[in-house]
Amino acid sequence: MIAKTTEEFESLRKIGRIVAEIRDALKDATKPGVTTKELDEIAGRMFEEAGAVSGPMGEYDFPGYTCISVNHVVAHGIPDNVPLKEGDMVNVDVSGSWNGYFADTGISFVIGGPDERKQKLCDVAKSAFDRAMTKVKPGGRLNAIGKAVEREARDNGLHVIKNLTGHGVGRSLHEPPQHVLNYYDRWDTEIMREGMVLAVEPFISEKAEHIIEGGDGWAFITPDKSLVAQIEHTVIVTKDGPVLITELED
Ligand code: M1C
Ligand code: CO
Ligand code: CO
Repeated sequence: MIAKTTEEFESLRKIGRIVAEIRDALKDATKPGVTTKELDEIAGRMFEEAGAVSGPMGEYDFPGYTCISVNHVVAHGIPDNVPLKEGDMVNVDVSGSWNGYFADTGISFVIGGPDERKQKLCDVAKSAFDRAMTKVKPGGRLNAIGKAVEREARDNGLHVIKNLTGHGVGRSLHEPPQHVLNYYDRWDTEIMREGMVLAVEPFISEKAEHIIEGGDGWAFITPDKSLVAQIEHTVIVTKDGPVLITELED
């Protein structure tokens, strides 16, 4: 959507804060022995308390309030009863709506003690996101985002997943612009507009550049089991710079 009015900005901020708080609560509750189903139940309670609706469930009949993807499952992981363990890489992706306004956010992290290889993937997902944000301005080309993400991956000896993308968001979970690529496409001529609402979600990979379907009808996995980290925020393009409505001020 293109957000214009104060009411639109306020409603987007409200759902942005709701999904951000759920994301952080799930991250904080992630410990060895906890199942992703138990984490998802926390999300279900928090959506309910906030008077908000899960995006995956409300829009797609996904079997969970959130997508929780572990290790070589890259995205759209279905919450299940398998206990998490030390060293697992987890991605929590929380999206939802409040009063007809949508926001989408996600984070990858590693459980427990330091694992340099996995931690680096998570760190580069964050630095790729931050680098992309320096390119967000009205009148700029949307493909500058993918260019920045791809460069940050390459500068760190890593790769991007080319068939997973960000998207427009706001009045629905997925709306135009249909794709915010994580690599540079010179033929993508889309221009960022004042008030445009985007979900930017770089997927940084240690090896694979494409995902395949995992076989349960939802999950996306890497064909070679290589690991991938994602960071996602919902961003409003403004002349004063990107406004991250899914980032909580501390
Ligand atoms: C596959 C690109 C990755 N919140 C999810 C998304 C897409 N995720 O938009 O970030 C969608 C969840 C719907 C099941
Ligand atoms: Co998402
Ligand atoms: Co998204």
